Amino acid sequence: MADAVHLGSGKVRELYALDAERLLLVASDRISTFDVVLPTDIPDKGRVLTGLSAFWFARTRSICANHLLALRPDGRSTECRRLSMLPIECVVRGYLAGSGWKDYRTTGEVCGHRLPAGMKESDKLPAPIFTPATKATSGHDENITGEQAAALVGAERFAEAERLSIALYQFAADYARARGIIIADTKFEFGTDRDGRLVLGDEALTPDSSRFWPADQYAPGGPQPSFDKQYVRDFCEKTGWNKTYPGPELPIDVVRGTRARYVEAFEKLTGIAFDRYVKDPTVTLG
Ligand code: PZK
Repeated sequence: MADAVHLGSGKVRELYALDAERLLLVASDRISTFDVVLPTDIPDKGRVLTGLSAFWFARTRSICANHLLALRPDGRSTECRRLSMLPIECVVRGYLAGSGWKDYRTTGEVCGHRLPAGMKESDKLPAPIFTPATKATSGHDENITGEQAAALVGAERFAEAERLSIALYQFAADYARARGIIIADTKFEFGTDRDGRLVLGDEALTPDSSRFWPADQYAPGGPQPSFDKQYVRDFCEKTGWNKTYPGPELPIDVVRGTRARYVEAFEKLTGIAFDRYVKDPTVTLG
């Protein structure tokens, strides 16, 4: 890291330049809820997300090229190819939740997709839909229609990003469902390489970029418990916190329970013991 130049900070991640072609993406143990980063870390959260992302990158290479070059021995740092990022978030929804549910309830549509009447919150959609969003520089991403997204990136790029996003989601959602986890929706970020080819970047198919639900508790007709953050949310609700900065410190039992849920998601999805990953992160690439 001695000669890595800090490029930017996300809520829970840091981005560095290694050289002209390579970046270093570092996932911290910070956790956010209700859009606020909490003062208490969840040990190993950054490793779980980095390992899961690497696992999916390795298994989806036949669907789409990705930016992963190497995992660092710390298990939380990814060396990746520098891309020119598209100015849209590529969201795929398989279930009706979050802003998709809100938009459906008021308009019967999500990002221009007309959906069947009478759907309930958290219902499975007839087929996954591509619901792009703008990258808000401040505040929340805003859902846009396919036409608006195509105007931002070009019609051909848009069509390719849509096709690849749906294929990646379908692969991962089927894989996860067979292991007890519903991936309700997910967000991809694509860029283009020097040759103009579309490449998957960022983190992919992690609980921070997706909604993970425990399949054995799935009950449409209301919001679903979060696979990873439910203990944190329950604790925050019961403190009476007003969901603005600063958030509350988490008690040790909430920290331990939440860490266990992240590790459980990693082990269920990858079939790899988390201890093995910590000793050698490259086990996810096999
Ligand atoms: C890139 N971000 C998001 C911001 C973070 C992450 N392969 C790439 N090439 C060029 N740019 C990016 C990537 C990736 N991934 C990602 N912004 C630019 C971001 C702040 C902190 F950790």
